[in-house]
Amino acid sequence: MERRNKPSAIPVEPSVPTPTADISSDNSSITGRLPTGETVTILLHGATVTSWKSASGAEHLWLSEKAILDGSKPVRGGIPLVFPVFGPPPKSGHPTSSLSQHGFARSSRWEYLGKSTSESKGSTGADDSIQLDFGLGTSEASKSWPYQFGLQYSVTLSAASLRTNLVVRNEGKEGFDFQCLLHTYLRVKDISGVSVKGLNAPFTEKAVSPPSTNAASAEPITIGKEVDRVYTSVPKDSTITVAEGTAPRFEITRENLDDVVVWNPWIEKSAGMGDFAPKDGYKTMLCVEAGVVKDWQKLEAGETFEGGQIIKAF
Ligand code: TA6
Repeated sequence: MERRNKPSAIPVEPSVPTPTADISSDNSSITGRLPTGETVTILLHGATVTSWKSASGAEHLWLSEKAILDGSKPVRGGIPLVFPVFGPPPKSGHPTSSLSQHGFARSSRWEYLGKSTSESKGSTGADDSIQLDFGLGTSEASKSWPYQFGLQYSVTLSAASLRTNLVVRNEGKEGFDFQCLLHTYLRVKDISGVSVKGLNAPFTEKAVSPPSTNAASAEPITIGKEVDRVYTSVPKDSTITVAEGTAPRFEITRENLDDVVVWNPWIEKSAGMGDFAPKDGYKTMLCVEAGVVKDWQKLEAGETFEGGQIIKAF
């Protein structure tokens, strides 16, 4: 017999798919994933982004096939983090003199601080981004740098872009100088078809000896040999476009990072790096690295510096 006044079924809202963040089984990396399929993976060693893929699984970053991912060496590829010094530190008499090239941030184990999604930021509908936060305080690797500091690194994955943002805090009682840079290895199909625009600034070419200083060069620039250029005071509002043929492949905008390094090791330097593989990998990569490296950034006690990049992939 049919029961009278039977309550109607409570409508179940179709669950709106949300972004996820998964820690690897060996606790070494975090992978963020959007409902539409894009992914980003960050190794806790160095908070190094090691992979950024499109919804169809196409990899946007170059990672050496011999990249050492066990924490014993900085990662060759992805987006290593350079702090507190860019390049080889001053030989002596500088607080960074005892550090290794590019500083300790990329050689330290960072802490995963958690995730936030666009929904938790009040957006409506399915989430279209996920932000993963990482932190580093004074550590074993930084003990020879005589300052109290805190770093917070945020990696935000959206459908067509990746944002990486660094906050530097001076937690000590005295000021310190630092440099920082996002050492991004972009993956390209064939370097011979790549051109770069938006670097309308003077640059130092370190691939020649002695390094040469140059006025802004005609654009677009193409890469047909080793380049190791430090562009300084690149116009803040300029978008750096990396094109393949006539089509844009990446667009990079910067926040508070006025200098840009462009590096391709080419044949000889690739051959000389033990963790660079395949040896002709220089044909499928180009480093475009936003940072503050021309001078030293001064951070007084209690002050904070923030800088970042947004890379749009096509
Ligand atoms: O960003 C360019 C650069 O400074 C080059 O001079 C080259 O040394 C590259 O970084 C890689 O440095 P690494 O210490 O990772 O081998």
